[in-house]
Amino acid sequence: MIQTVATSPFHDQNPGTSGLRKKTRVFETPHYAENFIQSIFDCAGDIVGKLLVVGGDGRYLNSEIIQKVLKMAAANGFGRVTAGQNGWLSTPAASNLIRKYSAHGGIILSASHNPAGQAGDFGIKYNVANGGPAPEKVTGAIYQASRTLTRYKIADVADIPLDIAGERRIGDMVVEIVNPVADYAALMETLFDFAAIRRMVSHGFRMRFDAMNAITGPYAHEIFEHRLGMETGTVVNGTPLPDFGGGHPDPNPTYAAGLYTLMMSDAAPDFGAASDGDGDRNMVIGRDMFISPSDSLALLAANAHLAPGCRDGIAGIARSMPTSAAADRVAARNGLKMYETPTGWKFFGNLLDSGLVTLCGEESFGTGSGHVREKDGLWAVLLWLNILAASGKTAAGLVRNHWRDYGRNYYSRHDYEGVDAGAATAMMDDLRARLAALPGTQFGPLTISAADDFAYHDPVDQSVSEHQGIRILFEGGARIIFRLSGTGTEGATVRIYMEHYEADLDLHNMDTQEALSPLIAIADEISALKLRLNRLRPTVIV
Ligand code: VG1
Ligand code: CO
Repeated sequence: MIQTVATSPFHDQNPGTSGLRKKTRVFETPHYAENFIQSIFDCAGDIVGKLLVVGGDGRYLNSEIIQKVLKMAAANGFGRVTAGQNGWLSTPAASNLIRKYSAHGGIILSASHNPAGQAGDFGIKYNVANGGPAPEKVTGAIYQASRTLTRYKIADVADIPLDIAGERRIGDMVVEIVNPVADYAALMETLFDFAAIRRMVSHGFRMRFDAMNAITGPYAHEIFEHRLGMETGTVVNGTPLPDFGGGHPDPNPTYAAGLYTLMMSDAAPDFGAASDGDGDRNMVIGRDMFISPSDSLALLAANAHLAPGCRDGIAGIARSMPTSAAADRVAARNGLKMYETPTGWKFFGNLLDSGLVTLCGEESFGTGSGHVREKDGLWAVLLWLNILAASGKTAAGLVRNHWRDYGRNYYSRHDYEGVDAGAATAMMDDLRARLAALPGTQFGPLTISAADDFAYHDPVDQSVSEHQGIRILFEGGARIIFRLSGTGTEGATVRIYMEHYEADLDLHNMDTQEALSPLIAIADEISALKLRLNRLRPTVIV
């Protein structure tokens, strides 16, 4: 029954910020997915008899690749696989299953916010026993293994029906198909005051949640509509579609434009939220108040004690380097430890595992805590709902109070998507070469105080990750960051992050782009990005 199939290596199976992402048609190349899955198993340590979790965001190819994972897991000696019914598991739900059932690891099939379908993207992520994304030393080993792979092992059996819950077998290995929502929803009930949120709902509180035709639909229907009693129709685009309805499930004002427009209109409900393709990220919006993810992290950190799961307070906060320093102010005032990591959730794992931090966040709409080892979109929405219920304030009111108490970190990210990769790399290289000469340079009232290529020294395992983004820091705390995305599949995406701190309450109501316009101009002047990238304006402004 077990076949050993001869194969030859592919040379592009290098996982990026979050797993291996390629065009769907690349994953349809014969042996392509099998090679990568075998490389994972070859680097996963002693897997014989162990439990593996598998599921994905429901995109095109999800079920086909799950069948391959099941058959290859059996052939490689796993004792048991837990898979989500229909092949569905959100990324945080997969992380929860790995932790709850002490799995050896998990395979999550997703390219997150990248468009799905035959013409879109597909991805494979590997998570380790703590439930979190494989750290760089593991992804590096997987890449090395993939470069010399000559065979993979697969069981020659019929497909396992994924739509029926219950146990099956492939040879000695048990396959258990589970409800993808149940364990996750149960965990959420332990972390938040569902009764208080239900009371708020019964007093007329209304929300719109946009699942963007991706994986969070089933979770959101169950949690918001069934368990919290919100009206039917609260969740829109709530059925996962193989092509995500042709959309781009990136929860930001550009790609969740319908929700954004509603929340800025007179018809807005009290609160709006959206998730990305695999459910690990979130956008939250108040009535007439877009909430920047960096502000959301800071506000959640300042108010987390209102939720039962954080009743005893939080140990510390970690944020990715490009995320604004709004959370640093909360940490400083409350005597909490604060860590600055490279972009990507894998860098938070050690900090969470060793109890150094409780809350983590990224400017890209990712927030999470120690309850799993992934960022968690619905968790963040529920924490917001819990804080709204416990405080009795509106979302906009909470944000304004936060700015009054801590000052406002004006913050924006400009993305130039799908630009020429050579031009983007050359721009970054040139900037890097000029870093040493930048300190002291003046631009009007702004003076550069420091400039570097961010390197992270992990305080737990002492590993060093270099070239994690170019930082240009100004006296007074303003910053400009340049980074290349590690999740795209076409050309390059340049991300430019700008931040400026404003303590003056009278200046808290400016338009973000206007408040940042001096920094936006400096970013262009320093890098000549528009000329070099041959673009007049960013693809996405957040
Ligand atoms: C982007 C975000 C990063 C996030 C990553 C994966 O990476 O910037 O913050 O962790 O996506 O998120 P990059 O390298 O393109 O900037 V997800 O939701 O796509 O798993
Ligand atoms: Co995601």
